[in-house]
Amino acid sequence: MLPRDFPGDLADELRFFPVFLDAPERLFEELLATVVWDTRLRTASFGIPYNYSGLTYPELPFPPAIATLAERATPPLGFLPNNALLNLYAGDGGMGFHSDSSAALASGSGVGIVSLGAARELVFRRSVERYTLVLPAGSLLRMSLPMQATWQHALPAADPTTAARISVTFRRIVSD
Ligand SMILES: O=C(O)CCC(=O)C(=O)O
Repeated sequence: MLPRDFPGDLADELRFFPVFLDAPERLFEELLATVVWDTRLRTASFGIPYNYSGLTYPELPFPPAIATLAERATPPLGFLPNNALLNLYAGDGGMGFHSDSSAALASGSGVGIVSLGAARELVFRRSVERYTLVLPAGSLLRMSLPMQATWQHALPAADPTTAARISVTFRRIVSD
């Protein structure tokens, strides 16, 4: 369920599953223990690379835990992910307002975000409007591609004492 203050033209572009995973702690611990993080932005990329923020990644197979998660997320997302970009956030880490580039993404697909660890806020903005969605551990959010032209989103920094969070973002990249 999305917050009630979300306008219809934003809500129509989102699908939110607050309880997508029943045991998100297990996956969080496994990823924390096994993923080798790129130290530039505390990211890790699997599958066909989605190169952004001036960073390029090598193509790597999905580790088994990510492959299982991608398979499970396919029906609610409505597309089969071939890229997983993971972000690791400390409490005071975040991501500023931006919209995702859709140029390399399959038409009709979207961006999926699976959240693990500490719950954090995702803020959508369009001009002066702001709407906040809390992403709890185990939730799945799907953002459409068309909304990226109108809306930006950000993950504001939180209190430094906030525990770590991992997001697994899924995309379907179209290869040339
Ligand atoms: O980590 C998150 O939940 C946000 C990720 C994000 O904004 C993005 O991938 O564009």
